[in-house]
Amino acid sequence: MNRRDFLKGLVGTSYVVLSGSSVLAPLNALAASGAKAGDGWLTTGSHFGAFKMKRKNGVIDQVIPFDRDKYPTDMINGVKGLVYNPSRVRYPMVRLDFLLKGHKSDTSQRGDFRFVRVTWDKALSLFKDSLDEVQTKYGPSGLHAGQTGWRATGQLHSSTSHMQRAVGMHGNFVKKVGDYSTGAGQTILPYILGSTEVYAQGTSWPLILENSKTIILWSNDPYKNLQVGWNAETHESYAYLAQLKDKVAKGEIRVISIDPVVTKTQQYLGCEQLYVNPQTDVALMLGIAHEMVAKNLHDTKFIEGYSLGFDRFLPYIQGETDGIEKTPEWAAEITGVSAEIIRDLAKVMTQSRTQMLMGWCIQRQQHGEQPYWMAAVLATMTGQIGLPGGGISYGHHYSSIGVPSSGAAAPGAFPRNLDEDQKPLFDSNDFKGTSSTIPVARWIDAILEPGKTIDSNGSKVTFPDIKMMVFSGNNPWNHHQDRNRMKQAFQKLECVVTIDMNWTATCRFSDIVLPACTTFERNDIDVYGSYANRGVLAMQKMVEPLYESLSDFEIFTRFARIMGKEKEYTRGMTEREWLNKLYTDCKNANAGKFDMPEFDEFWKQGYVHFGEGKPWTRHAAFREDPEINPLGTPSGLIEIFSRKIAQYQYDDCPGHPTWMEKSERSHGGPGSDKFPVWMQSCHPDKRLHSQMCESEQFRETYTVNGREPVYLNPDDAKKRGIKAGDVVRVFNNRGQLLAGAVVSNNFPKGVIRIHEGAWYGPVGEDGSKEGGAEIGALCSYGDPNTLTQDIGTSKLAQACSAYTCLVEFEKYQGKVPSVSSFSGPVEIAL
Ligand SMILES: Nc1nc2c(c(=O)[nH]1)N[C@H]1C(S)=C(S)[C@@H](COP(=O)(O)OP(=O)(O)OC[C@H]3O[C@@H](n4cnc5c(=O)[nH]c(N)nc54)[C@H](O)[C@@H]3O)O[C@H]1N2
Ligand SMILES: Nc1nc2c(c(=O)[nH]1)N[C@H]1C(S)=C(S)[C@@H](COP(=O)(O)OP(=O)(O)OC[C@H]3O[C@@H](n4cnc5c(=O)[nH]c(N)nc54)[C@H](O)[C@@H]3O)O[C@H]1N2
Ligand SMILES: [Mo]
Repeated sequence: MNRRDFLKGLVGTSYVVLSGSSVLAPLNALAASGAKAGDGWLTTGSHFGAFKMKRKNGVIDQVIPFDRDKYPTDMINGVKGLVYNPSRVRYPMVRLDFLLKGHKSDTSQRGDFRFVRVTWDKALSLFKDSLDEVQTKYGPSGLHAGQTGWRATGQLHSSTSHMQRAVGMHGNFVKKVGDYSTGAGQTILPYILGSTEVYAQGTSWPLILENSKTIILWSNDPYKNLQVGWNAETHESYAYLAQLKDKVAKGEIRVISIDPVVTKTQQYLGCEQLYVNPQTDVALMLGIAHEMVAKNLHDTKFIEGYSLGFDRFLPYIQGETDGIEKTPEWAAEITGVSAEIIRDLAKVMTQSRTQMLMGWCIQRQQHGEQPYWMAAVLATMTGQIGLPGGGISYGHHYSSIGVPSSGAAAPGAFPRNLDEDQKPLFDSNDFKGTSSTIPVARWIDAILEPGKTIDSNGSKVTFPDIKMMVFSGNNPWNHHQDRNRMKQAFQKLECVVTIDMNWTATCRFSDIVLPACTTFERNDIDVYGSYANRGVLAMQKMVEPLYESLSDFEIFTRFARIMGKEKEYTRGMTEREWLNKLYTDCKNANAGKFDMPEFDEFWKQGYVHFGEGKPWTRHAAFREDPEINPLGTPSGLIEIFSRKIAQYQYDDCPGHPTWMEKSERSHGGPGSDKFPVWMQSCHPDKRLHSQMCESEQFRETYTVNGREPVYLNPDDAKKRGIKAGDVVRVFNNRGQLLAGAVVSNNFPKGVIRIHEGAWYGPVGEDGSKEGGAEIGALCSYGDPNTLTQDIGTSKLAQACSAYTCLVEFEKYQGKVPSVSSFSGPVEIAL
């Protein structure tokens, strides 16, 4: 559908498109609308770091790191732009045709970005009416409000909790299991190592630095990824990375980064880089295992005492089960790593204290369960699991894992669920024979194919018929795969509600958009140091909420009021009283162990410090006595063969780790004849997903020609006549986008990178924002999820497989359209 057809759809309705200037107020006007409170330095925190802010004339003036953050990231330079930016949602708005026709609206217009301003009362009552309609017509299976994401730090205003508690007071809804980060890993590892591992505290860095002789960074870029943390981050891991760099230089620790690209960490540490063909790590690991067995390097005593099923796995390595011996030569052919290097790795890993540090990216691909399982098998074969500086970790690149925890109790959060005695307005649990919980990344499948039954982790899931979605604190039009498929699915929805502070692509594809204020426009508390849990931080309000934005607490308190449930919702407490309660509960839990002042004193001080923690070795108790301290697996041992998984009889996840070809793979794999290039959509160096992309001046520090960078190998670029700075069109059968070329030797032939989180900015053939609703529209800024594949990893985890993705690219020849991502909607006055 083009712009003309849209306009045709509006015949009989009189409307005016408001001029850009009223939508785009200048920065000083933005600031002035928030100018109320007094000036001075205040303390607050974010995923990017804890910091101090100076307020001058009621406006945020300066941002400097928190005293206890010795390794701040340059992303704090973008923080001011999170508050003052042209993408802010200024007032509640409703999609034009939804305002006119409600649940009978023309949903093919969804995404044309035409919105009408309404009052808070109007927006909230439309929201409530929609929930009424869906619960009445379809029951709880018609509503999905279960998606989560990287909502801002702060335990009180935790936006997803507010939305889910309030919507839950109205009625039940579909929820999700798992997450996009570690979906495959957290599903397979409980079968293998007895816990999800990915979010567990890991062996402490001091012990690794003291004992490891070899560290393998496998699909892992901690120097980049530790910049952000789940809580108010203080970046203590970087002190250990600095020590590691020193030891690498002195030759005391050998670090090998196994990755198709040269990572930021590899460059920082000055360590070895081992190129591997994308998505082929399982073959590499099998080749190493084969060599260990062939040379009798593996620790048979450890395997016997601590694991189960090696005898079922060995015939696979030796080719007795499928006729293919997994020799280093076999692996070399698939992986692009020479047989000699594979043999060397087998020797190094078994003959020196070796710590494997797995990143998460490798499991966000088809069969993503397998590399995690096979890595656990390799670690078992080295016999080093449970030794300080040996064995395997699945988390040292995340949120200060590996920094010894203080051991203190952390403050609790605003409740996400209903209190025990509370009942929803629509008190039904009838999901009409469909599942009330679905794997997190399968919601678009559900919308497109309601009633379909799929396998999932040993059970069956039947997709509910979803008619309405509510999003808060997450940005699915960033995090989910395959935009054009999402457009098809969204046309089937009757109503979409989003609560955000910015006009994200999710808001663009919604019907009701409610403006939340940023975390810097309200008071809150959180832990600082993430996994280090180093202390509690007062997150002091910097400025009053801009425009008509409200805190998530206030939005849903008002919503609860409409339901007649305000007091039930807030438990009769104000923001201040809640903060006091969360803090004082924490103080009481720590009584006798950690000294904490009274709340008022804490608030004045800005933080309370818990102190250092004790170093710790993961899996050490199990190693010491596997009978007294068994793993949480069915056998209590490491399961190299899992009888439980074998019993599921999944063709894409058999009973032991297995190399399986991918549906799309570069370097000679399936699909590479047509689309020869592997696109990786790794986590951004200068953002947290889509957050911070709105920060204008900061964005300009890395964009190319106003677009998201696409990193290209020099030969690949030359072959296509592309120079640094050119606008490039990247495409496949699923979609197309524009991005700005960065030519770099860090990227091998046949591999390109576009960081996830680049704001989706579709435009029509005429370059218009309205035309962006069309299926197949060009993304003007460079969102890689325009191109990624929306398939489950396997029948086991059904997780996100964004990295099984092939593309082609060319120099863009057409007229380059303006970027449509950041300027907010086309505002219509009726
Ligand atoms: N291709 C590809 N896709 C991926 C990945 C990948 O590697 N490649 N990675 C996946 C992973 S691991 C993850 S974790 C997801 C991330 O996906 P998300 O967590 O959905 O991504 P964010 O961009 O952090 O979205 C958070 C949203 O919450 C909003 N928000 C922040 N604070 C508040 C608040 O206080 N109140 C309200 N109401 N809203 C707030 C922000 O403005 C933002 O729009 O992406 C996944 N998608
Ligand atoms: N700065 C910043 N830090 C972040 C985030 C952010 O958005 N920004 N997000 C946070 C979140 S939510 C998460 S889930 C984590 C993500 O953590 P990860 O998923 O581990 O991070 P990535 O940087 O996407 O990928 C790590 C490395 O894997 C490599 N890789 C990809 N595919 C393959 C493969 O097939 N084989 C091998 N050997 N290597 C491969 C990539 O080249 C990359 O160098 O990061 C967290 N940290
Ligand atoms: Mo994540």
